[in-house]
Amino acid sequence: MEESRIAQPIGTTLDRFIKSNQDQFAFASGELSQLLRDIALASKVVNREVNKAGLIDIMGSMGTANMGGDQQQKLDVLANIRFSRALMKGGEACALISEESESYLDLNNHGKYVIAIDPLDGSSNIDVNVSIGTIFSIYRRKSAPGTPIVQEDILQRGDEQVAAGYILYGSSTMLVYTTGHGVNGFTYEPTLGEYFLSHPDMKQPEEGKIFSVNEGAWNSFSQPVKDFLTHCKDNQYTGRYIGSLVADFHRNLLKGGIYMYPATAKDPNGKLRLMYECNALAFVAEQAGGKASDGLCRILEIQPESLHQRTPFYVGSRLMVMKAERYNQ
Ligand code: AHM
Ligand code: MG
Repeated sequence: MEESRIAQPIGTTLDRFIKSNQDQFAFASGELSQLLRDIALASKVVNREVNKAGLIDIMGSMGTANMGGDQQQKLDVLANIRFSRALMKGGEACALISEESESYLDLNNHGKYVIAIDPLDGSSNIDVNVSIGTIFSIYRRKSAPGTPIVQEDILQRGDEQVAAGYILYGSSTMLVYTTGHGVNGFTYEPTLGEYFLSHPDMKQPEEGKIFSVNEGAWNSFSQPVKDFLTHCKDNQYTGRYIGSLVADFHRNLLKGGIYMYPATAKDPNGKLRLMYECNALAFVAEQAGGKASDGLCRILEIQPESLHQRTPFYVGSRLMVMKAERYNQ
């Protein structure tokens, strides 16, 4: 049965959009909506800090603390603090898995949701004024609220996500998310401090002409990966690689293309992390009509065995990812 999707006009604020679509959630208690709002709020604070990143050294050399009185810190650490504080306040989340923490963080034991987050991905781009992103996944906990958190709450498969998305700090800042009913993109208007719906019901072209991969690792790619890339070149596809997963993913979502971080001789499981990098983008891709794979299997069906588990990652236009899989077989 087609769900009661409520079409919203371009320009609708994120808050209003979340509210109008709340009844789509399987457990429409308002808590998931609140979590999305908390993430959006933290992203605005991070956005402000990302925008003045170039000033941090100058301010630091002037001995100036930031507005909260905190010592200036690395942006990815700061982003982690911003998101965990925002998620802690509301009480909806019981645990937080983060790229920045070895183990998961206990939040409110009565919370019903588990969050996995990469607070600021694309670390090599932070210092050089190139787009970076935040990636988040939201799961419903399996154990009863109020009881101790168990492994099954934390190590959930990607197909159990109830919501996921990303924030792209680029030439504009955008928040893109899904709750399993399509994908919607919102652009931030900094002077108003609001996200506005700018990309309703996003669809990824099923075929594309862009391939995004770090070709510097060519010598350590497997022969099938080299063959697939040679196929892309023989067909005059366009190579585009920022080295910022969210930015590369977002471009390919809009224009059609494949992002890949395959296994290499050095990293037989690739580089990217299943729980807070790949799963969220795989969910968004599938909801937009795209596809996400580890080269052979669907990303969302991988049972994680540890928090920081890596996986090879192929994501983007459906037919391109299928072709890469065929080369890998
Ligand atoms: P990070 O979590 O340390 O930032 O690493 C993840 C990033 C992705 O954003 C990007 O796609 C990839 O690493 C780039 O890696 P490489 O420099 O090996 O191409
Ligand atoms: Mg990362």
